[in-house]
Amino acid sequence: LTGFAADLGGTKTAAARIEGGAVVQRLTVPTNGAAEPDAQIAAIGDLLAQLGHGRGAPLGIAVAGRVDGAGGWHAVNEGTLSGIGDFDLRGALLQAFGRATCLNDAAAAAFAEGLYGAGATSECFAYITVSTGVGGGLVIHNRLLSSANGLSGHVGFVASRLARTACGSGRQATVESVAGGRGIAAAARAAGYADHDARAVFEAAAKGQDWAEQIVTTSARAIAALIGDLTAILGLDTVALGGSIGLAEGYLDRVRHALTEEPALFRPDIVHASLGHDAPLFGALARFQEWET
Ligand code: ADP
Ligand code: BMX
Repeated sequence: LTGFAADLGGTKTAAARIEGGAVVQRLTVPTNGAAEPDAQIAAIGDLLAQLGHGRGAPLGIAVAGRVDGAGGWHAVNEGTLSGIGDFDLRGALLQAFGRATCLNDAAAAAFAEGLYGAGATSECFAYITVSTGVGGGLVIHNRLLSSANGLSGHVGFVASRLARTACGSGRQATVESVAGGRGIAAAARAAGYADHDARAVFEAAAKGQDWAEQIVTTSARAIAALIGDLTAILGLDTVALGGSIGLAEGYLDRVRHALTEEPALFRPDIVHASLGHDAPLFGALARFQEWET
């Protein structure tokens, strides 16, 4: 695997140069969630230029939001990426970079983990990112599940009995609204800690603050219930957790602990994404390679 990749999330935008299956250079900048699509592409272009990307070089782009079969880009949670609208991402990337493949960030990560990582020996595999939002990708019998509208795998928009608030997707009480980074920050605000983002809530929990521990545990319990539900539908044998919250110290243990409330049949193996934060980058480039060669 050799070429370039970018990963635009709700909080950070990363780009990397990959050679022989290894990240040799990686750059990260904050994402401007309100920016219009042309500005988002320009931000990616800046990073790629710094990495030495030349027009036409192999390039995979992973983005938060749904990417439909025609390469159109749309936010599902419009509170996270509010400036996207409905945008011809594939066309704009071809114009900007000569050649590129684009797909959803969590789908890209699932694809990479299924090929090279935690899902490599799995028959029914899910990748779940707990990050700004909660996203996912499903690899069933070695195929990444896709749909013409680009919504398949958006597991964060499933309802949660632990959620109480409206979700930026327009649905009520979703897993994302209680378990994702924005949901965690909203819960902190409601508890009187308006200056705490999700990272600060985790730090407070690590210091033994009860209010914060409760918010983190509720997030983990919502993810555990989601895993039980997905396992009932898909017969999952393995689930990999990614994203800064999914990979945060102690989070996986909390999810595993919460899952002990479920009968054994609904408890697949739960592991960290073995490609860590690089999973969407590897997956986007691997998808390019699969489609273009
Ligand atoms: P993105 O959503 O852009 O892919 P991340 O995976 O980094 O980015 O997720 C961003 C969310 O993770 C934010 O809500 C942020 O507060 C939270 N976060 C970042 N670092 C940590 C950490 N070490 N522990 C817990 N939460 C974190
Ligand atoms: C949301 C949704 C997904 C995305 C997931 C993880 C938007 C803007 N995002 O569920 O498309 O895959 O978050 O994204 O609709 P991240 O920003 O948390 O990494």
